[in-house]
Amino acid sequence: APDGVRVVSTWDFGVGANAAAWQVLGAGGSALDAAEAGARWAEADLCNPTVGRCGNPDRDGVLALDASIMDGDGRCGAVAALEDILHPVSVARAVMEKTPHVMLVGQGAQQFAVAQGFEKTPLLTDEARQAWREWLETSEYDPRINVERRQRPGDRSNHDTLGILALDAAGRLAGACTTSGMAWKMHGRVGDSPIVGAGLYVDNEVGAATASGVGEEMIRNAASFLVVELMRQGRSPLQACREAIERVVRKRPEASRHLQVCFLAMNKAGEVGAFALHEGFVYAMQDGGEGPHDALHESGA
Ligand code: SD4
Repeated sequence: APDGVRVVSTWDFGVGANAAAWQVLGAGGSALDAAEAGARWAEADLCNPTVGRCGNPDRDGVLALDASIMDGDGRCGAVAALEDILHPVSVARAVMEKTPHVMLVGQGAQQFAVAQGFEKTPLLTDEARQAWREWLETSEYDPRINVERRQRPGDRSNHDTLGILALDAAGRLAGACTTSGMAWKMHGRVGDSPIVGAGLYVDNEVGAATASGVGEEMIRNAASFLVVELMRQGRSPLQACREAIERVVRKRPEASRHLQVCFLAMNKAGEVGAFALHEGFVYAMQDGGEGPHDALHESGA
């Protein structure tokens, strides 16, 4: 693949998402197609009970999905609180390409998806339902920082949002973000992932950013937009992510002590950086190079 072509994704399962995206990118495909392909891989994988990543439902036992997709030319689409559709990112892309709108939610999003030929299928696994029943015993909403999850692999209370950013041979950027949101969220709660500028932002002139963690903090700070704007002002992707984290802390110092917030950014030159509020955030990168091209990278914290 030509120099600079690459894809980066949040968390360890980003390796798998990148591999799916690379099939598109490495063959000369567009960043947009690559980002969608990577997100679709994660959406299917998130329901694989053997890796324990089936989406957790909200506190009413409903699995409600959020996703967004954005092209570097400013086109974007999103769905929020979408139920029973396996590939929200592709519905988001259809919103972008086939409607005059940017975002559809809930029933309307599902109605649109079905009209577009997406199949309705129940997504809540027995494992997730069981975890929800157990959660009901305490009903405490207490999102854990990822580090703790790593130490307790059975803990399903955490976040597994896939944010993916791609740069293609034509120098175009695109990104996608897809999630079942925070486990045990209130019914109707929408996180940052489908909010353009919060969980994802892409601008071909500058770069792209995506976020994972407790979405309320990203929305409060228009965080992915902030990261891109900081890069526009000359910061490297790492500096931009770090400064955005500092902004999150300044706004809510007390809450920041026990919430996780993670940013991943890439500029138009293909430089990549990541920074998180707390330790444990990793991202995966695939650039087709000789080196450790699908390696996991620890972010700063
Ligand atoms: C949300 N940001 O809904 C998502 C959750 C997440 O990794 O990132 N999980 O708030």
